[in-house]
Amino acid sequence: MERKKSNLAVALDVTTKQEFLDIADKVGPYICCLKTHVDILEDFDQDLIDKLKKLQKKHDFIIFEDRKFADIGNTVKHQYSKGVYKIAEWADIIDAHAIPGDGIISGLKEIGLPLNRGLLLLAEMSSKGNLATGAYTEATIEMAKRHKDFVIGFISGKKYNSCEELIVMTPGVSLDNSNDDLGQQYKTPGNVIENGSDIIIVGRGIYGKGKDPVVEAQRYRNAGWNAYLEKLEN
Ligand code: 5IU
Repeated sequence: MERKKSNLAVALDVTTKQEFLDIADKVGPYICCLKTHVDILEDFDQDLIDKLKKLQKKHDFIIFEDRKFADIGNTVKHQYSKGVYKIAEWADIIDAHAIPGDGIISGLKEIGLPLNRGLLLLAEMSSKGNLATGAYTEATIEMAKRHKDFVIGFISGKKYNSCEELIVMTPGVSLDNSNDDLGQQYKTPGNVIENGSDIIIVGRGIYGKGKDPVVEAQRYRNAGWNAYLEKLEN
């Protein structure tokens, strides 16, 4: 983040390999992290992973597969390391729901820790009516504290006083819209950085219809980084 002066993660939710690689290469210089959903790619293959790794070297970003694991430890272990996607082989970080209890972290940790990977827990969500609030969020924070060898942070809209050292990454960020048609709710980069978020996650704001990904990535990078510098001054 320091090296690139960027707290911007791009959520690359496109469904073809060509689009994916094209946008990743365009936004690469401006991001600290590329967030993926590999299971939405219609033509996923090993070649995509090889090319993604090349882009990672070229542009210097971490890869976050937003898999949102949510099963028992034994099952997520396989979902993380096996199957078609072999996520553990290429994703620096992943995320998981806390709902199954500590076993989900223990399972993922068995695979991820030896590979020097990190896990984010979903403490809050951006979508309207979501249930990750109040006591659920509190219990998630406590769970993270019990696994600090592997949990590096949260998906959330704000920093928690009791674990300031853990990274907060925030989706649901837009400079132009306040919602979409399917329950997404947006805040501005300034809003979320002010609340203690470390990394803004932006998807359609950057590559949506009629947008130029390079122009938008620069715009969000500047908005996020300037909000961070302002926060440091205050
Ligand atoms: N995402 C959210 N909200 C959440 C979580 C994940 O939007 O609470 I957890 C993901 C979904 C999508 C990206 O990949 O972040 C946001 O994309 P848009 O900026 O296009 O809405």
